[in-house]
Amino acid sequence: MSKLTLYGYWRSSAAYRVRIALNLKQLAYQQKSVHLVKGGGEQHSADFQALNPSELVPVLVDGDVRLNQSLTIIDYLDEQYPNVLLTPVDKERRYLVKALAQDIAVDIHPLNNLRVLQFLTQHLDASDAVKKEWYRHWIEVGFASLEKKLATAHGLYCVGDEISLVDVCLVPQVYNAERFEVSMEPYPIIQKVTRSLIQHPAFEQAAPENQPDAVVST
Ligand SMILES: N[C@@H](CCC(=O)N[C@@H](CS)C(=O)NCC(=O)O)C(=O)O
Repeated sequence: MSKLTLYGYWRSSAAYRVRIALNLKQLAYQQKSVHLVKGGGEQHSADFQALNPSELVPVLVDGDVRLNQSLTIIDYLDEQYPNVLLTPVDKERRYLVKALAQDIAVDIHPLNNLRVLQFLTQHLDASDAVKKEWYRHWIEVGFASLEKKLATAHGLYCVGDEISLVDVCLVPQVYNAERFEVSMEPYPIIQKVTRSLIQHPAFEQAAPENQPDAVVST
């Protein structure tokens, strides 16, 4: 059995990032599914809270090491398994990659996380339409500035011609945007880069619909 275990959920974009990173590095791992919706969400169970009191996936276990936070997990994987580096060694590129990845993972994604959407509908009486508007708004704000930054940064991929942490964050975010019917028309560079990336086997194998716990009809 693999010593790497990923606690995640097929539709979790943060877990999707880690799956892509593990696949790019060709690391074998086992997956433990934490259903984020069933019965109010298994992330709130005592068993999962013991793993991560934040009640959020992903969590990666590597022998004695247990980590949450997808960007930190990927940082750890880069240090521990440097066969493929997702954060470039070159200083200038490294900080550009980190900043762009955070534009997605820190500035866009948390506003649209499940618990935020649940708070809007369950505690602030937001309708489904309002929830969707909220969701789309924050993706549109984030993608508009990202598109401008990629205009100078991109090559085949987000930063030049090598796959980096930015690409690992972008594809799950675009998956979410499309799920919530955000028009991708204003973002031709994001679209073009994403189209190339999703054909890469590491990205394809990490796609939500290809996970063992995927429920394709929901
Ligand atoms: N910053 C964290 C975000 C983790 C996160 O938001 N996970 C979501 C799924 S993408 C989750 O577990 N949500 C459960 C909930 O909102 O109750 C990371 O990058 O790992």
